[in-house]
Amino acid sequence: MVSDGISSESLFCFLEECRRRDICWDHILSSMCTPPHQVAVRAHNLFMETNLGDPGLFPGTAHVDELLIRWFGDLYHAPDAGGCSTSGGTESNIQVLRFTKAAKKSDHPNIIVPASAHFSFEKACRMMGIEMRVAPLDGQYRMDIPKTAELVDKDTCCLIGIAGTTEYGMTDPIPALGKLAEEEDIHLHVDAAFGGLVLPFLKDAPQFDFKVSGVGSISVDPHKMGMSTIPSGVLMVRDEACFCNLLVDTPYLTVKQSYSLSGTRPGASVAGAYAVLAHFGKDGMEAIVAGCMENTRRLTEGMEAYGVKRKITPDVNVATFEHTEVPEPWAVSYTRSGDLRIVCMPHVHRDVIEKFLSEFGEFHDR
Ligand code: 0PR
Repeated sequence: MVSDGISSESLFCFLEECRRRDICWDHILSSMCTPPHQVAVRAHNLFMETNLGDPGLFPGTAHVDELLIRWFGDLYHAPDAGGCSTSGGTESNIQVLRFTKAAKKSDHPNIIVPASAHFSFEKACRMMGIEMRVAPLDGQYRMDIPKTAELVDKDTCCLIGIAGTTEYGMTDPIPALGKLAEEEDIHLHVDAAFGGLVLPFLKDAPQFDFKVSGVGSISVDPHKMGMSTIPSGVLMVRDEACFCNLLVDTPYLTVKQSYSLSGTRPGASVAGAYAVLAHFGKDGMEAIVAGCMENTRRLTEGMEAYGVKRKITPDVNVATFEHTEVPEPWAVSYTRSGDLRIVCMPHVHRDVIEKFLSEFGEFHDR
């Protein structure tokens, strides 16, 4: 430990050097994040020191937070829905399990997730002593509903469906899950961390929002397809009363009760998220998503021209192929079954796809 401070000049020399070691976005094809849009950065900087953990000190920031929730309520066809900003999909999923477990009052609570579920559910279940039951997928990588129904019992506190799975970009049959949830009187949570800012802007996309009867909550992450600054998640609930189970007293704050998981919470990324969505509007988002989907199609076509087969035609901009290696320095990822996975985020422009395809072609033919 050095006890002397260092000059800001040498400090920033060092920090810039560290930052240069990070992989450049031009080659990142594996991420569900993307560099934030300039309006997100500007809004983030404007709200840099705000703390939504003590909203009475920041009524202006709290208003922006409220506008963000209203934006999603409107997008998801439930203008009266409640909601809460979070640090992302993991925190949103934890919050849902917290309130559904509390409502169930079972000694041995369980939840049912599809085999495609994000690992955040495993974290949450381990943390809270909840049994995680895993429903198999059908041949299209979607949750098998009859098999899901067989896993339900009196201790099931939550059913989970995914809108835009992390690995294959598929959407579970949410209307059928909603029906099951209603029949069994169980909360249905839709994890739309990724797809929640893709599916609403596509024609003929599978249904997943509050228009579907039985859907109790939806999580969506502006720090993914919302082009906002990290960390930015939103948890929407059809009935705000869901959060009542989570309330704790916060006597010395400007608000006397709180249901969020984090205490001190950034207003900056909330403002960043709102700024992007307000700036683009639904039409602007539709154009961005259309570009990402077009690039996904082009990539798939290009890979298939080299004889690399797609695994599935996805509902969102996540392309998967049978296992194959790719040349350096491209950063791709592989699913747990070993399939190549590429996420066509907004920074993965058409010229990036063409460059990748051409370098992949040379590498593949060697
Ligand atoms: N639910 C779904 C469907 C997700 O895809 C993710 C994250 C989460 C929940 C959790 O969200 P947070 O990570 O915001 O808590 N999906 C990506 C993944 O784990 C996140 C990611 C982003 C990974 C960028 C890598 C990366 O470079 O694969």
